[in-house]
Amino acid sequence: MEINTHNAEILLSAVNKSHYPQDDLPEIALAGRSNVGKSSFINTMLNRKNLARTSGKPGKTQLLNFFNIDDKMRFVDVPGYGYARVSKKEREKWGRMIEEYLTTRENLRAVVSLVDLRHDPSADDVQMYEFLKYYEIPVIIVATKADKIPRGKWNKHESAIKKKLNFDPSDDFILFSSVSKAGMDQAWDAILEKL
Ligand SMILES: Nc1nc2c(ncn2[C@@H]2O[C@H](COP(=O)(O)OP(=O)(O)O)[C@@H](O)[C@H]2O)c(=O)[nH]1
Ligand SMILES: [Mg+2]
Repeated sequence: MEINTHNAEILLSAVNKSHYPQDDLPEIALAGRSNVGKSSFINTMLNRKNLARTSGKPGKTQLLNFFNIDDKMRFVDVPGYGYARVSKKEREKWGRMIEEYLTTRENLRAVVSLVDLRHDPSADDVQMYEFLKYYEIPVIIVATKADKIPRGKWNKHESAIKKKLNFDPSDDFILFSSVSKAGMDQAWDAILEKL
């Protein structure tokens, strides 16, 4: 598929099914802990500075944000998990919203699950991966902030993440940096292959 990735815009924000776009364009959802670099990933992939706001206030975006890409596909930005200052009630609401989207959305082709290359995956990261595997949703693991780790240590960090996640080698694993744009072409290849 030929996609003009420069032709992108925020389409709508949704809390539940009734707000989702009503067509059959393929969707790639993006999930990850607050501050992992999700908004930066979207901006980098779409060659934009500030389409998805890189917020100084993690956890503020509590909606599913749908981005139209060239009328051919969508990114769906799932609000970041693991933000401590959110109440239990808010977390439950968040959980139901994500679960409804991930388990019922027929447009969904794959989830880009972002983890920080510098650290071992959190319990939430592991839980998200297990959830996606359980529902047999194709996963692309994107390890962010690779520019903050010397190249000579990339392998070591990649192995540690894979081990902690109990990574399935049939999934994609991509080292990524929104600063250097490392991994961008690979990420597009992996995404387009899932559409
Ligand atoms: N060095 C570096 N910083 C990054 C990278 N991606 C995101 N950041 C920074 O990490 C912080 C959180 O990024 P953001 O995209 O808002 O994370 P989100 O909460 O997951 O959407 C910001 O200060 C970004 O500039 C990256 O690849 N490399
Ligand atoms: Mg964000």
